[in-house]
Parts: sequence; structure tokens; C-alpha cells
Amino acid sequence: MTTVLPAPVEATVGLTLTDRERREVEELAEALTAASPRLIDERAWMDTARRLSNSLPLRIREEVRQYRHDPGVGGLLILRNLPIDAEGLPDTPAVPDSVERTATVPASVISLISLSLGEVVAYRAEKFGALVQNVVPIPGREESQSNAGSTLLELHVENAFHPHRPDYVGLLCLRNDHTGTAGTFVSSIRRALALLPDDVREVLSAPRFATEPPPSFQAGETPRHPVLGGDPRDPDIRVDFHATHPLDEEAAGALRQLRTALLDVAAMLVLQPGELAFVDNRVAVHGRTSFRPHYDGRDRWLHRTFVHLDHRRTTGHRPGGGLVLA
Ligand SMILES: O=C(O)CCC(=O)C(=O)O
Ligand SMILES: [Fe+2]
Repeated sequence: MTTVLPAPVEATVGLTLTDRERREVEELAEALTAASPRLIDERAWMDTARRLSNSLPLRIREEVRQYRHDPGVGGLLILRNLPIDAEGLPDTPAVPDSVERTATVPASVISLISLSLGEVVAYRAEKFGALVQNVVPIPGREESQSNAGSTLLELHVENAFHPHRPDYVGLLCLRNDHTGTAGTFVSSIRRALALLPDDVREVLSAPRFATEPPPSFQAGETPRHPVLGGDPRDPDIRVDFHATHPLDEEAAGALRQLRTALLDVAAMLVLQPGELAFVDNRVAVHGRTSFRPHYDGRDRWLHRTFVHLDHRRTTGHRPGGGLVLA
């Protein structure tokens, strides 16, 4: 990636809760946290979460509904001043594949808001299919191109290889890194498209690319796919600059130009405790700056959810009618 860091996301993007709204979300999240069986991945708990999500403050529901209608030019929604008690949190987990199993207020907050956007889903092969996952640096994984790393993470569509990749990724910050500067890059094809000449767009729209799944998915072949799909004037994007490979020279050149264009229009989102970002995984890509973990219990800590808009599309892929894709 370039050495020049992208400009920060404008503070005006999204919604900052009033202290009264923050308190309302906190009360709702506390009620959900206490709801039986207090286990996030149990159907009864998510059923309660879905029902309670209808009682979120009106301005949140309006903002989320508008974002679902149109994710905007950046594909990004940010909610600020959510009830995260940064002082009262336990230590940042530092074990591989860390997930949240037992209900907590932060896990309830991200579940409630994700469920107002759509359906919370997970993948059996990733983090045991847990619905609320931890994005934390893991000792020994510093160089890994995954959420466990702390090196620069390349721009990517989440699970770009997967036919049922998320429509949205939710990232809720519980703690930032020690310097308060670790940032999530976000960029969108809606901003980058104008920088791409017609012939490059054409190459990107052809099935001249393949995306490797991570080893845990043990998928068979990697089918060829286009990087740009849908309406040529407002396309969807499917690329992971670590895992997507061009299948010929021209495709390689087009992919390089796409990466440059996305970096040119990227913004940097330095999530602080109590901030929740949704990235529209159809039009936007994300990545992360490098940062230095200390492994002292105070490292950067995000909760993550995946959201689908249409549960019906994955019916045959969710054994037992649950929320986890096989
Ligand atoms: O750490 C971040 O800000 C984003 C990491 C990431 O790409 C993810 O968790 O999907
Ligand atoms: Fe990601």
C-alpha cells in the first residue's frame, strides 16, 4: 500500500447519539444481556435480540433504514457514542479465533443494531460459526493477512471468495490500540469508478480473476469470476488484493489500476470506543493500518458481525434453519 495515509472519514458521516439515546441503547442492551439463555449463538437469544431491535431509538432505525436503501457514495455507516464502558471492560482477548459466546452489553449492542439492518449470519468454517466475533491482535500472527494480524491488512471485500459473502460487515470498537491511531481503511467502487478508463472496466467485468479461500474453508476449486458485476454504471465489487489473482496479463494490469484507484479515494476510519461502522460489502472494500500490539490486556478490540439482507437466498446452506452457513 502507499506510504501516504488516506484522509480521515469526515466526522459528518453517520449519526452521533445524544446521551439520552445512548442511555436508551444501554437499557435495551442490558435487557438483552440478561435474556435467557444468555448465549449469543442460541436461537432463543437471537430471537429476543431481533424483537428488541425494534425498540432501538427512532433516529438509529431511520439512519439504518436509509443506509439499507442507499449506502451512499462511500458505502459506510458510522454510529457514535454507543454505550461502551471502556474502563469497565475485561482484558482484550489474545487467543486465536476469539469469539463472544456469553451475552455482554457490547455484544448485545452490535447484535441489536446489526439485526435492525438485516440478518446476522456466520460461517461454520470461520471462528466456529460464532455470530459475534472478536477482532484482536494475536501473538505470533503479527504478519498474518487476517483480522488476527497487526501488519498492514490489504484492502478486501469480506470473504470475497464466498458465493454468500456478507452484504455488510459491522465493526464495533471496544478499545483502540495504545496510540489511538490504528485505522480501518475504507474505499468504494462508487468513488473509484470514475478513475478507471472504459477498457479497464471492461477487463474487470470479465471472469478473468480467481479468489483463494482461507485454508479453514477447504473449498474445492476456485471458480473464475469478474471483479465488477451488476450495473456497469454502479457496479458491485468483488476483490481481495491479497487473495484475488488475475488469470492473464491484461487482467493483472487492470487489477493494479483498480487498487491504485481505490487507494486514491480511500478514507481512514480511526474507530474509537463506542463507535460502530458498517461497511457495505457490495460496493466498499476495507483494510487496516499496521499497529503495534502490546499483549497486555489493553490491545485494540473490535466486535464484528456479518449481515445478510435476504435470509431466503441461503436457506439450503444453513443446516437446521440456523444462522450459520455450512
Ligand atoms: O481491524 C480492522 O479494522 C478490520 C479488520 C478486518 O478486515 C475484519 O475484521 O474484517
Ligand atoms: Fe475484513
